[in-house]
Amino acid sequence: MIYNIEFETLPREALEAIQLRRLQATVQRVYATVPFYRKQFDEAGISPGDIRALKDLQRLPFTTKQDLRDNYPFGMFAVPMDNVVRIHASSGTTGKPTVVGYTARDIDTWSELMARALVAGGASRGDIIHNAYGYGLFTGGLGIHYGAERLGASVIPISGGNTKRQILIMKDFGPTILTCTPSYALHLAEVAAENGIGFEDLKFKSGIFGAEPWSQNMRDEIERKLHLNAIDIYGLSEVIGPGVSIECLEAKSGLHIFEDHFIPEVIDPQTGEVLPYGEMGELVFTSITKEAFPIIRYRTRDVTSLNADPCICGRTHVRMHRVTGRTDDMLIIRGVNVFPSQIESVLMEMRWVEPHYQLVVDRVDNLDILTVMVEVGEQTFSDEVRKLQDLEKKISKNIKEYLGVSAKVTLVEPKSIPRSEGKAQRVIDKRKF
Ligand code: DLL
Repeated sequence: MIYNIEFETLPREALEAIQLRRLQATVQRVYATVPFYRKQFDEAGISPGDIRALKDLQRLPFTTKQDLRDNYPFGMFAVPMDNVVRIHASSGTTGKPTVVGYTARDIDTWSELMARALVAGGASRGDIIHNAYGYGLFTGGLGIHYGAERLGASVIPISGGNTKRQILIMKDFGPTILTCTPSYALHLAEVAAENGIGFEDLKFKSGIFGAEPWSQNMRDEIERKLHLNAIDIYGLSEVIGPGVSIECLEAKSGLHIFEDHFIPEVIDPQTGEVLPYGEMGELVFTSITKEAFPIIRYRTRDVTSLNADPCICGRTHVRMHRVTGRTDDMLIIRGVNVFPSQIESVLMEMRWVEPHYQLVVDRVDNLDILTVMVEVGEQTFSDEVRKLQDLEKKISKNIKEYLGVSAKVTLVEPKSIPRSEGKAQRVIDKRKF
């Protein structure tokens, strides 16, 4: 099903005509209202009138997270505070949060995009949506909430946490769509099982999971444990929040980017050069309809590629490959680039291993040491020591084989890796740079 058939299936030419018109208007507006952009454009020797074709976008300078920090909190807003009706922020791991604002029309746009996303993931008016993304400054909770209401579905604004109560509500209210991070979905399944409830007895059809990277193998695991279609949703506060792109239920292969609102590019993170479709690089977004917080060529740090092949669902918007990691959480272990999601992939292919893991990186005698801590099931953990050692060796061998990096594998007791209600912390880097 498609929520907005007119815009989601626009022929390329018509879509690009809309993009160009909207891009030109956005560039004019930010130049006139945001001192940061005026300075950036002036320094690059480019004026809004120079944007005559879509490819002229490439002449505009990039915007980075540091630029947002330098303009903390409201310096990048393009409208007076009188017109801002909502503020969100993303905490990040270091430094000041990134602050974003929305006008009433921005909230309206976002709700429409989230309604589109929910429908792409298998939801319709008749559904009950159990929304376990956190409500608050994080965009997950309220973003999904407004989309669900726009769609006309019933939303349970449960937010994150109090997992036992969530299970009770799932059992009693019979929700049909689950929305939360993929790591929390697995935690929910675990707590349900502890309380004698199997997901096969619940009514879920789809789960719409995102806000953190997860692998295809993790999807298989979630679908097996939760008995639902696990759909990948992507977004970031700086661009709007959740609802920048989503997989369709029909193909589950790449996330359609709502291109009538955002223009994606993939660049070489070292040189900044725009890469052709199909090549992996850093994702960059320009918003073309936002009022309060428009953003030009924002470097997301997320690693992906774009795919313009036609999709069986009928949507014409390009698809991005699932995000494999971030340029800034890529680990460099003795010179080898490794993303946590690649290790996850190897782990999830092994029998006996649970989808709960953490990577610890340390430097001993100037040498990087990667330790992979991964849980095994109750049964396996009580097996003989030799069996466990064999399993550790096997995992270590596979990691070496697939990723070319040596890792020490430590199997740990069930439930000993901390569970998260939001984004999971996969990496502990103890190295000092
Ligand atoms: O995480 C928005 C969101 C909420 C998306 C709910 C999906 C569902 P931020 O807190 O600003 O916004 O974090 C954005 O999270 O740059 C990615 O690195 C990561 N991320 C988000 N979705 C995915 C995904 C929300 N599906 C940052 N796969 C982004 C991989 C994701 N990474």
